[in-house]
Amino acid sequence: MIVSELPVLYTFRRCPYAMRARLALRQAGVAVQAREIQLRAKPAALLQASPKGTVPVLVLPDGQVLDQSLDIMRWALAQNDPAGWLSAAPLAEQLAWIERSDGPFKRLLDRYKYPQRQQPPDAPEAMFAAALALQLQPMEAVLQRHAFLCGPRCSLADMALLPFVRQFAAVDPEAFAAAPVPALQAWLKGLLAQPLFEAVMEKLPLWSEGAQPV
Ligand SMILES: N[C@@H](CCC(=O)N[C@@H](CS)C(=O)NCC(=O)O)C(=O)O
Repeated sequence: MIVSELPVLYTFRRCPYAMRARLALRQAGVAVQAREIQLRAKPAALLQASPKGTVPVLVLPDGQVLDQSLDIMRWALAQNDPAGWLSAAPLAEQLAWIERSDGPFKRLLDRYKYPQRQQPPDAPEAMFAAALALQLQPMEAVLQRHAFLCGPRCSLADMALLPFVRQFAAVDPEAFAAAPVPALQAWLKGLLAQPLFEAVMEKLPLWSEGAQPV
């Protein structure tokens, strides 16, 4: 068997954090050995690399482990950033969007997606309205002014938020389509239509220990 010297990416197709990591890796042209896992049966090799047990996890050939999606994105784009996602806008401005998305917006998204998990259950309409005020309307306001979140060019922030906005929109597509956020709807549609997005959603066979490298 040929042992690959490629970085190993533990991933889960539908995980928005893993999607954003795959987007940056693919954009950078960094080849990886992708290992599709199941969250309910995490392989020992993943837990050995990163005991916290979340995906994505990138293990570099020198043994270095990156187990935060944003770190993987930044590492990948530091290797190669052909469209200048990192330099499209000041990094602090980009990171502020990502922080709000990963923090308060993600918490609302989870409550909107799984209303029964709260006691008493959340009202989806209330979660939708809260997310609109917190994240979707602020995104709409800047997207009315320019094509991407931080200016005229696509940035790390756009690609980091994309999988989460996509997930939000997919909970109730009719409600999202009816929301007063036309620029955001166009932004989402445009980014999802890119071949890059389609490429990172490719279905992989489930990886298991002892499986041949993909
Ligand atoms: N902060 C982490 C969060 C990653 C994360 O929470 N991923 C989810 C899947 S979408 C996960 O692996 N959860 C563990 C589990 O469900 O057991 C990152 O940015 O990479």
